[in-house]
Formats: sequence, structure tokens, C-alpha cells
Amino acid sequence: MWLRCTSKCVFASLSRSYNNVLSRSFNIAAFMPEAAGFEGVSDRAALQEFSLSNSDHFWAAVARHRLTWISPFHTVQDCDLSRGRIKWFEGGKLNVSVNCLDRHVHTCPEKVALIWERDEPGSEVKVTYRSLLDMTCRLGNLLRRRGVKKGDCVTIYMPPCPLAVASMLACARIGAAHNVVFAGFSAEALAERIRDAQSSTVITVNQGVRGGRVIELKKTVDTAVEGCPSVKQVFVAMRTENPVVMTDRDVSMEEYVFSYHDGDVFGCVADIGWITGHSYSVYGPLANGGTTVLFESTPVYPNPGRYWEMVQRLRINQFYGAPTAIRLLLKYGDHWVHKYDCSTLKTLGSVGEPINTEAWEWYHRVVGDGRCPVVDTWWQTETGGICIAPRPSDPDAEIVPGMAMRPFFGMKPVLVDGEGKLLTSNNTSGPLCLAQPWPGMARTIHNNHQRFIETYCQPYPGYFFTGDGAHRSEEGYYQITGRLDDVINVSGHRLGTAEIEDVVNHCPAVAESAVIGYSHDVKGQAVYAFVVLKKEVGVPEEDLSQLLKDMVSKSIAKYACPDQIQFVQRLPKTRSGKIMRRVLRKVVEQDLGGLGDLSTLDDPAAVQEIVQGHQDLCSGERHSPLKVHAS
Ligand code: 6R9
Repeated sequence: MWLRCTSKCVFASLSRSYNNVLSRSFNIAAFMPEAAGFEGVSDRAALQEFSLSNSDHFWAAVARHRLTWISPFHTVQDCDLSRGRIKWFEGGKLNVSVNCLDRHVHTCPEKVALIWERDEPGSEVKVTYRSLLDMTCRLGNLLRRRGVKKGDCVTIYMPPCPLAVASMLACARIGAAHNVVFAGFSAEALAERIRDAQSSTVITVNQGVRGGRVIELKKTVDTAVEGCPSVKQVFVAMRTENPVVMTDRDVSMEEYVFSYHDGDVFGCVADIGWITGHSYSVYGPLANGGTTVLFESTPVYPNPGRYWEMVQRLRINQFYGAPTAIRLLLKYGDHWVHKYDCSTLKTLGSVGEPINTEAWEWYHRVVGDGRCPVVDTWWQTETGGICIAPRPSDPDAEIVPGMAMRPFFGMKPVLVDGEGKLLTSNNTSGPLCLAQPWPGMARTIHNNHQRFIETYCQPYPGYFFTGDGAHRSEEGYYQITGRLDDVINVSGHRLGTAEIEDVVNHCPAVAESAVIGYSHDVKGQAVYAFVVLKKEVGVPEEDLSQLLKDMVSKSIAKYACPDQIQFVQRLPKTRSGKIMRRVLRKVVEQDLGGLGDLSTLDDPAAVQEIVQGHQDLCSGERHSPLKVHAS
């Protein structure tokens, strides 16, 4: 099973992209020392061109300069996208944990590596590179003593905390793969992932704490491992002081001591169970010797000022979050931001889904006080790191709200048509592919290489298919239009759900929306919009409904106009902010038995509300979608 929640093996983060993309100004020499050795490269455009036409030279320089190798590579790359053959740095050997820790312990042992922003505001814990290395080595030794060896896969089921990072790095250190399972997953979903990874070792905590609530993680592991005969041992760290039932299989881990030293602070608020947490909370910042924040809580605990109070308290310089949280906070009003001093912020990042213009502007104007660039970064689990983003670029280069815009160095996005032919002109849309391999890319699907080839390499031979659609503007900038499987076909007109959502979200009364297609016996599919309103709108829903329909008809076309608009309190979302459209589709199809695994939902009560609201809407409608849909 290919999951968007990452369970990939450790990969080396070869670029300083987290730093670069989120840096304010652009200066070739200061920003990329390797470029000094690249002939004829003096500006951003030349560097971009060099990174593609001299890709071996480019990546070899980056890899040699920024990583410590145990043995050097002899071949930079041997890739054939059409056959799914992806090999980078053959002959080379390195240890990612040495690159994330030991290198920095040699130069700046007391620099803060991690800031653990615990659930309770003001109770943060700072961990230096030296203590993180110490913790990692001890854990690595423990794992080794307990029989974990090179090639094994250890499942980590923990909330973001220093011990979780040390567990990831300890696995990498001893040559084991790690399978980080998002700690919001249910016992069943966890069991499936443990079986898939054939793990004999699981690392967890007694209990998690989130938004003031205690979550029984060890109990979930106990239930999960009942169905996993491969599991021989479960390591249990204490996140809270409450004892939990231990069995013969369980091994308790002690806490460690932390110390503090000032440093630059990178605040990526993603959970480590998702790829953004892997690349930009753990491997990217640590490989570059940065200080990174591990955020355990929620954006609204204890109140909607949490992020900004944290920015003030931890003096965060770069803030990297998801549009869904921005939209949520926007609803609560500007005063929650203005209460705090956010002047340390330099750059604001967004990832995970399209950021609508209103949210982008609020983020820029209110959070960034109009002075911090907002970078909408496009990438995916499969790419390992940021591929398209407005920065780095020349300092004054324009940033268009809600657009990822410019390819990162070494990345060659292309658009293709239905037959797989390259679309070369601007002002055009199509499936988004990547035309050249890059070191951080996925190379296979665990235990299913054929599926990897079919999903990513075969749809458009010679290109890596991302599954997303994009528009390339007149100026050559890229705008992601959404997953291609999120396309609705109304009477033969193909529509991206994101396109309709963007129009709906432009209405000042709307906080956010999710659009899906449902079967319609005349049009093939019809448009159904779920809309969350801002607080205290004071306009009757029928009027708003008509207004939104008119807006969509006018901005896109009449056929794009939603047949149904349902106003809801909140949308069903994963904790990483992805709207669970399959849940919305099942509700509209009235296939409640087919809702599937809901354990990644941030707030399961949202579904019940939506089901009820849908039934109310249908009972009030003569032509309900239920009548036309044959499930
Ligand atoms: C990093 C991450 C990947 C999918 C991706 C796309 C969507 C991510 C986006 C975006 C529009 C952006 N996505 N960033 N859509 N604008 N800036 O989220 O990885 O969980 O694998 O999801 O998320 O659809 O293909 P992952």
C-alpha cells in the first residue's frame, strides 16, 4: 500500500533547500559557494540553467561540498526514468546521522539542534547537537544490543519529540530503516504499516499529549501488535508521568538531560509522521546544522494565538506551515497575531495544498507584517524536498500570491498533453511531470517496484509523473491546480476542484471550502461544494448560496456552478491539513459503510456533522444528489 504518510527509508538531504528557499535575498556566491566553480554562472537564471544542463557537475559539487562521505562516489547518476531505474552517487557511502550530528558537534556542539515546543505553552525543551548525538548513540547502542541490525526496519509511533528524532537518527546510524507512523493513526492502521515493514521492533511513548488531551499511544500499540506476530519488542519512553501496563515484550527507556544555547530557529510545524516533518523538521535542518522546532501541539491550543506566541517566545525566524491552519486562524481575526511580537520572522512558508489568495494575503499582511516574503512551496513525499517555490530568486523578483512559481535548482518541471507530448508554450495547463531525476527522489515503493514504475514512470514515459496538474502562466510561472484525481467532469468539461474552491474562497464570508464531484445522470458529474463560513457572517445561507453560485458562474463558467452547497462547521481533514475528499464523496454518495479508515482525521466529529447536514439538505431539496446517484 502506498501511503501519503511517509514510511520511506532514510534519505540524505542533499540540498540546503530549507535554508535557501526560505532565505530573503539572493546572492550567488554567498548563497551557493559551489557556484563559484561553475563556469559562466553569475546569476540565478544561469545557475538554474547550469543545474539542468550540467546536472552531474551540479549535484556532484553539492554532494561533495555539503556532505561527509565515508567513501566517495564514482558515478554521479545512472538514471533512466522510462524504466524506473534511479541510481545516485554509486560507489559512495555515507551515514546520514553522522551528517546530521557529528559534523556539527565538531564545530558547534552547544548549538541548539531541536526546540521541542511541547503541548503546554512555555514548557519548551532545548536540545543541543551534543546532547542529541549522545541520545542518538545511546539509543543506537540499545537497539543494537537488542538485536536490531543493518537492513531491519524499525517502526516509530511517537509524537514529535527529541526522542523520536533520536530514534530516527539512531536507526540511520546503525543502518536500519525507519518507518515513522503518524501517531494519530489507529491500531488497525498502525498494524498494517508494521506488517508492511515487517518490523520486529516498535518504539513508542506511554502517552501522547495534544491540545490538553492525553492520548493512549502505548495502548494503541498493544492492540496493534496483537495482530503483528513479527513484533518481538516494544520500546516505551515516558512522555507523561502516568504508568502504563508493561508486558514481557516491552522495554522501558529512560529520559535524558537537555541543555541550551542560542541559535537560528527554523519553525516547521508539521508532524514528523509526514514527509514535511521528515525533511524540514528533522533531516534538512539538522544536516545543515540549524536549530529546528518540534511542534507537539495544535494551532488553537490553548487559544488561536499559539503559533504567534510561540514565534515570540522561541524567536522563530522562518515559519513553515499548512494553508489549512492559516485559513483556520484567519477566521479568528487579526488580534490573535497582533498580541505578539513576530518581528523575528523573516520568511513564511506554505506547503501541502494550494493556498488561496485570501489566506496568502492574510499570512503576508498580518503575520508577516507585509515585510516577510510568503513562499508557497510545492513538493510531495515522492520528491523528498521542495521542487517549485518563489524563492530563491533575485531579491526583488516578484512573488505572485498563491503560486509556487519557480523551479528549484536541478528541477525541471514540464507539462504534457493527454498523449504525453510536451506542451512547450506558456499560458497552458496539463499534468505536471519532472523531466530530470534529482538525488532526493523516491526510487521505489517498498516491496513493490512494479507499482512504482506503473504509477510514476509509465504514465508519461521518460518523465516522472507527479499526479498533480499545473498551469504555466504567460510569464512561465507554475501554479498547481490540484491532484488530477480531484478533477470533475461536468458534461465533458474537465474542472479542477481547486479552481472552483479558489473562487468560492474569494467570498469575504467564506473561511474555506472543499469541492467534489458526484454522479449525475444527465451531466455525468455535478459539483458539490462544502463551505465553512467565517464567524458571525450575518447573511442568510440561501443568499450566500446564490451569491457563491453566481461568483463561480461568472469567474469560471456556468457549467462549473455548484449544484449543491452545504454549509458546514469544519471540513474532515488529516492533521497535516489535507482535506479528506474521499470522506466527502462517500457522504454525498450516502455510502457511510465505505468511509474507510478515519483514524487520520484531525477531528472525527466533523464527519458526523457533515452527514447530518447532508441529510438535512437533501430532505429539503426536491432534486437531491441522492436520487440521481447510483452508488
Ligand atoms: C509535501 C507534501 C503531496 C501533494 C502534492 C500536491 C499537494 C503540496 C502544495 C500542494 C498545491 C502546494 N501539495 N504542496 N498543492 N500547492 N504548495 O505535502 O507531501 O503529503 O506527499 O502531498 O500535496 O497535490 O502532490 P504529500
